[in-house]
Amino acid sequence: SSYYERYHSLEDIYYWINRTTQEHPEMVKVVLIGSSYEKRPLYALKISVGEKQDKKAIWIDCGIHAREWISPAFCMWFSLSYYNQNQDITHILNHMDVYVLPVMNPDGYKYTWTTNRMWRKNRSYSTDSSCVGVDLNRNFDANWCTEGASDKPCSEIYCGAFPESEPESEAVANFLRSHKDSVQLYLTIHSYSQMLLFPYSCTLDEAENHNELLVMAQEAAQKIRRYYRNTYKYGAGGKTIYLAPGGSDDWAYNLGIKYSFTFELQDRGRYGFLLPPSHISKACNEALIAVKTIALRVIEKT
Ligand code: 0X9
Ligand code: ZN
Repeated sequence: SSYYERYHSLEDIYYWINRTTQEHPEMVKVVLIGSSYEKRPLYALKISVGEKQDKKAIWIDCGIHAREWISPAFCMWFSLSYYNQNQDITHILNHMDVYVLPVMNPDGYKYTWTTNRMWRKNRSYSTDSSCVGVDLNRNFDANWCTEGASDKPCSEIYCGAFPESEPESEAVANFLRSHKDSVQLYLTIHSYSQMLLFPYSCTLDEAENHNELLVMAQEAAQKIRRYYRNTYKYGAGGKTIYLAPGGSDDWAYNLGIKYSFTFELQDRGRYGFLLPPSHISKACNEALIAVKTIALRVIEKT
């Protein structure tokens, strides 16, 4: 199997980030957006071609939840496909820069490799509890800590002490705030359950451009079905899975990034978070076609 058809340790991913920028210096730059609770760097790749300076952009983050190993694998797969350009990708890159954050929760990811494969949250300690970790996807400022999140530090969906209390979510929020005029499409990659979700998850209310998002997600799911014979559900998060406030997708949407999606990759529960490496290529390729479909539509609209 190739390098991209295996899961990689955090150290390997840092090494890969470094090597990628060295091998494609004209196209890939590294951006340090902040650091984790345990002071690990949060590196994003900026993939950009051509002379044009102030292009619109796509943001994609992976590995918010530590145990969802297919997610960082997807960010790496995706970046590979971008510097080995095909036709669609060339078209996308001619119009948009792409920021890729391969591991938003490096402390948690590390912990799943060393200590507890099923860890979800980050690794921050609170003073008033012996439990560790905040669910970074409940820590953003979107109906923060209402129904669907917990204020109990021992919960898997603990929302943290206040919105953006965690350095990882704060770093992403700061980056997007300072790039909100260029970033047109926000994508965040999770697993598992095979879904393409869009706002809102923090309320049952419909987003202002609900129908537009629905049509885009539907088209992406149809491509996956047609080319990969696999089924993805799609819809607003709150009605498709559950209410879950404080998520990055809803927060980015409310910031003004009107195309905002959470992808839940393979599978539908047979292996769950323990998706075997032999499934990486199909899981990533089908998600990639969905990303391309959505990105091409965003370019047409903007
Ligand atoms: O609950 C979550 O954070 C995500 N599912 S997961 O199994 N990967 O944990 C879904 C996130 C959907 N979006 C928001 N809740 N904002
Ligand atoms: Zn997740």
